[in-house]
Amino acid sequence: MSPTVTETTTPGTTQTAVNQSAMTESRKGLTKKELVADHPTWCPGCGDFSVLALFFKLLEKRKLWQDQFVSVAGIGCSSRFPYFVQAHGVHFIHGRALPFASGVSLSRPDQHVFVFGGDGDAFSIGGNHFTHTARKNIKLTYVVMDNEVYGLTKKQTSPTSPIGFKSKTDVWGATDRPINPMKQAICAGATFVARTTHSQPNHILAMMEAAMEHDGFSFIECLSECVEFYEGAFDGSNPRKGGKFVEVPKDHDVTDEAAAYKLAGEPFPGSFGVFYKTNRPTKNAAEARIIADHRAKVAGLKDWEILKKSFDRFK
Ligand SMILES: Cc1ncc(C[n+]2csc(CCOP(=O)(O)OP(=O)(O)O)c2C)c(N)n1
Ligand code: SF4
Ligand SMILES: [Mg+2]
Repeated sequence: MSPTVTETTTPGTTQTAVNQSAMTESRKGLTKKELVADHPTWCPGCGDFSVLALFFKLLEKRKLWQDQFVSVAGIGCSSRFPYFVQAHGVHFIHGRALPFASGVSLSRPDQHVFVFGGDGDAFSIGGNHFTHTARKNIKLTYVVMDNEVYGLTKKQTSPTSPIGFKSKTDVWGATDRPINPMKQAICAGATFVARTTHSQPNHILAMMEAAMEHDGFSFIECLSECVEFYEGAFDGSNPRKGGKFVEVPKDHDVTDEAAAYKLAGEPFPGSFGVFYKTNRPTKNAAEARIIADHRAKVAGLKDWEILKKSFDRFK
């Protein structure tokens, strides 16, 4: 069976987006063996392995082929992620994964765009991009592997490190109030906000599936232990280490922003699951509409005639 092809408009070009359901019917899914690239260079026991393993599971389960998704990252241990996936991927500038991924999302509506990175990449150097991508509601899934430390650069205080954390930048212990990623995401305007942890594989998969289904900016904070520079940071959320893993209460209304914010304020280990989910028009839809309207206005004109009209307007 040949895949259904639907016309979509993208800036500067007319692009064909493949109807995904038809495509999945005609091809069997890829296996993990086919999706694995390099052997991950993370330390044995690093929490990031869980996220990668469950991402492979997600791709297998949802039968995504290499032409249907892209993974984008910034810089950090966690941001090495795209190297380990045998598909299109980008290891971009520190903190700038979201602007790059936004461009991919806006110009390629046929792609599932996944962004992976660390707490430093997301909330220090990339803090402004996080806010603006969330408020613009750009359709992509952002998984922040939060280890509460800068791992790659060998133990500096990160924006999510707790007060008192001793590091190479705070030898007497951190003094600054940490960022709460869940509160940050809700306030910035993210339309899907979820929390999970490296020690609960099934839960990670469920959160990633729900996030990729969401039409908008979907954010997942995944606690991901750095066994080298912040060992035991999340033991309190791991029943195998004597901690408690508590899911979001069944009666929690995910559309209630104030209730989501309240959940985000619970003391560690807090709750895990979808805190907030709402529907708001995406920037993708807004841009597609503007482009379609403009195309209607210039219908029948050749490309050079459209260009000339534009330059004439600047006079
Ligand atoms: C512009 C710039 N500034 C600083 C660095 C150094 N640097 C590389 S990764 C990193 C922090 C990484 O921390 P995080 O995002 O939490 O990732 P992790 O390694 O913990 O997974 C820093 C400061 C850099 N590569 N580029
Ligand atoms: S330094 Fe920490 S975050 Fe980096 S690979 Fe090792 S355990 Fe993972
Ligand atoms: Mg980190």
